[in-house]
This record gives sequence, structure tokens and C-alpha cells, in this order.
Amino acid sequence: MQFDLVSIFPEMITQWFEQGVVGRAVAKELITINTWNPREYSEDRHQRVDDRPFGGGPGMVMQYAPLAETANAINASEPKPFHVYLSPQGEPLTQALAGKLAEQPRLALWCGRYEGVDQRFIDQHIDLEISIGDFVLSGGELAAAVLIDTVSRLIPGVLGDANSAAEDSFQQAIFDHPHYTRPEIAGRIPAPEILLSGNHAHIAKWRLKEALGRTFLQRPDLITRLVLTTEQEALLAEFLQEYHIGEL
Ligand code: 9WO
Repeated sequence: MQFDLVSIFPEMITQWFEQGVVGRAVAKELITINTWNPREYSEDRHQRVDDRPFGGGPGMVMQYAPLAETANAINASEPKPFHVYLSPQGEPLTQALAGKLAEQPRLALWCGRYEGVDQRFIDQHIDLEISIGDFVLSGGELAAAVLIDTVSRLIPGVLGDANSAAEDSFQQAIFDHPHYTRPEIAGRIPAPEILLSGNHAHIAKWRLKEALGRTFLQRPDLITRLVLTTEQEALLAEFLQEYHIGEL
């Protein structure tokens, strides 16, 4: 997968991907991250990329021309990327959408600054606007970093095989189970006995029950969207009984 990150502050993000899982994927050449700075495509003698908004109001707007010139430079090499603009107005980023994006050979991620970019650029050059949540940032860079991270994990070879297979099982439709490690007693609290039992079938069941229960408590909307198997229904009911929340 090739990522093309478009930003007037590209260094903000490149540092992030020098370490960790994505850093290793870059080192193994499973992914590449190219950066493009629209300032370099500005015809203005001060390399300006912004101007005051038509209609008035506070702040500045990124101009069409430097962005369009950057897009032309990016599209000059094949395969042409799928162009994504990160903004609060976009389609919510989910694990399912990340999966679709991971199928693309090349993704261009456009990071706005100031109050946003000229709408005509979005209309003509952007394939999809994506939001990572209902909040406003100072720019799209952090959202692009989030997207690169979550999409990279889905590219074959980026995670260990065991890891990726396990994560596929529920397509991330429910939360992870809680995790414990040594020592057996921490902060006066013992780790759940079952995890030390060595009975892997019981452990898997317990983990699924915890995952379903915690998801239901925190995000019932995620559970109601699922069609649970009879076993999963039973485990969730058991979890809720134990927490004295009663029947479904
Ligand atoms: C600024 C602003 C000020 C007052 C009221 C509403 C406002 N919205 C914005 C705004 O959206 N500014 C953006 C900053 C312009 C484009 C880049 N910026 C951005 C991207 N902020 N937050 C994102 C973002 C991207 C993806 N997912 C969540 C947030």
C-alpha cells in the first residue's frame, strides 16, 4: 500500500511512523508513505496557499490552485490514488471502512488547515471525505495518522499472522476482552482464576463473555446491530446476570 500524505506540515506525521508496527511495515516495504506539501505547488511568490473566505468571517481558506496542482503531480504516477479528505463532515471511519480502504493500492490523504479547503477542490478531486469522530482538530494531520495506522494493520504481513487471524474473527464489531499479565496479584487484586487454569476452551468462553458484556454495557448499539449466535446470547445473558442487570 502506498500512502500519499498531503499537508503543509508533513513532518508532523512522518515522525509518528518511524517506530512501532507501522514503522516496521515501512522498513519491510509493505507500505510506503510519501508526503506532498502544497506550498511547493503555489505560484505565489511567498508560497501562500490560503486566502480570506468569500462572504467574510474569521480565518483563512486553503486555495484551489495549489491543491489542484498538487493533485495533478500526485496523479501523474500510476496507479492513481483514491483521494480522501479528512474532515468532521466526512463519512465516519469504522473498521469496515478501513477494510475497504486497505484493498486500494494507493491512498492520498488530504489534510486541511485553517477553516478548511475551497469546496471546489473537494468537489473535483476528492473521492471520499472521512471523519474519525465528532470533534474539531487544528488540522487533518492527526486524523490522517489515525487512518494510516488502522489501515496499515489490515495489510497482509504488517501484523503477525496469528494476530491478524484472531482480529478478523468478529470484524472488530465488539470490544476486546480485558487483559491480565504477571504478577498474579496486582494492587491487591488477583487476576481472574480462569486465566490461570490452563483450560483454553473455558478461557476462550470467558473472554468472549467479557467482550460481549463490556460491549453491551458501554455500546449497546454495537450489540443490537449484530446477529448473535445462541451461544453468544447465552454468554451475554450470563454476564448480565452476574452483574445483576437482569434479562436482555
Ligand atoms: C473549524 C471550525 C470553527 C468553528 C466552528 C466549526 C469549525 N469547524 C472547523 C473545521 O472543521 N476546521 C477544519 C480543521 C478544517 C479542515 C481541517 N481541520 C480539521 C479536520 N479539523 N478536524 C478535522 C477532522 C478530520 C477527521 N475527523 C475528525 C476531525
